[in-house]
Amino acid sequence: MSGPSAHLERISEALGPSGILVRGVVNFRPGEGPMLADGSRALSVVLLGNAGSSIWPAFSRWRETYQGADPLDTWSKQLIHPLANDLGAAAYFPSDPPWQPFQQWAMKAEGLKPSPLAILIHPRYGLWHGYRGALGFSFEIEASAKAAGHPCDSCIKKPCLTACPAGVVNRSGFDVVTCRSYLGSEPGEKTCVVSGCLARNACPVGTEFRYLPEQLKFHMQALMG
Ligand code: B12
Repeated sequence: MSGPSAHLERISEALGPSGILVRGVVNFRPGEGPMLADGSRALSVVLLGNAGSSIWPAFSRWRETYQGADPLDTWSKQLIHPLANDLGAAAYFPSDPPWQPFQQWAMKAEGLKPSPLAILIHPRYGLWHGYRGALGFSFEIEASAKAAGHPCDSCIKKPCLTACPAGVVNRSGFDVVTCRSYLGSEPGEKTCVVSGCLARNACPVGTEFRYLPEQLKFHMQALMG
């Protein structure tokens, strides 16, 4: 098989063992995509990420031999950079400045919308997903099917709005400063830090994709900085 869709197959094959999935494709009008290595603008971006704990087995095995900083970003780069080189693509990473608009890309590529927690909710995976990187190409790639619907629209009780013990989630957004200060307090250390964000845990969508306990703890510690 050749052509742009063969690239999606090659990406899926190469990253399959790591649990990093092709999450979707965004096509851009000329001049509107992110920068490629030659200074021109990408015409497409393939978003890569995890659904639930898909990456956790491979990442935790790798981590047993890595003692350095930013393990998840380092692991992702070790997998995605060589693939980008093979494919002649640019690689982008969510935590690398200047921040690329990963959430806007995900809204376009996957049809996702923000939850009251500010992070995007997926109709199947709920709040249990994230992005590990993206590949930029100088040509268009056939866009994949988008997830339909916005689960928060039909969620009557909205337990995410009342579950936070520090009251940092409300309809106008998410108060990061108060969240971090609660995480550093004694009650925060005994609850959210060990068992994950209580507001995220309260969401009734995609509960079967909920992160593993170790993964929850890892992300909460990263959030504490
Ligand atoms: C800075 C940052 C943080 C900061 C500040 C977050 C904040 N709320 O202000 C801190 C460190 C606190 C943080 C925390 C978390 N983050 Co964060 N964060 C980022 C980062 C690196 C940049 C965000 C940014 O400012 N982008 C600005 C521009 C460049 O991007 P953008 O796509 O245009 O993003 C904006 C739009 O989406 C816009 N927006 C939001 N809603 C809507 C709606 C509409 C209609 C439109 C048009 C735009 C819009 O707001 C975004 C922020 O300004 C992104 C990665 C990335 N590169 O995007 C992750 C990212 C957003 N974070 C993510 C996550 C998962 C978290 C945590 C849950 C992690 C944890 N350890 O628990 C927490 C929870 C935060 C929360 N509830 O908001 C995920 C979200 C995945 C998802 N499902 O959406 C991302 C994409 C990282 C990833 N690797 O996947 N984060």
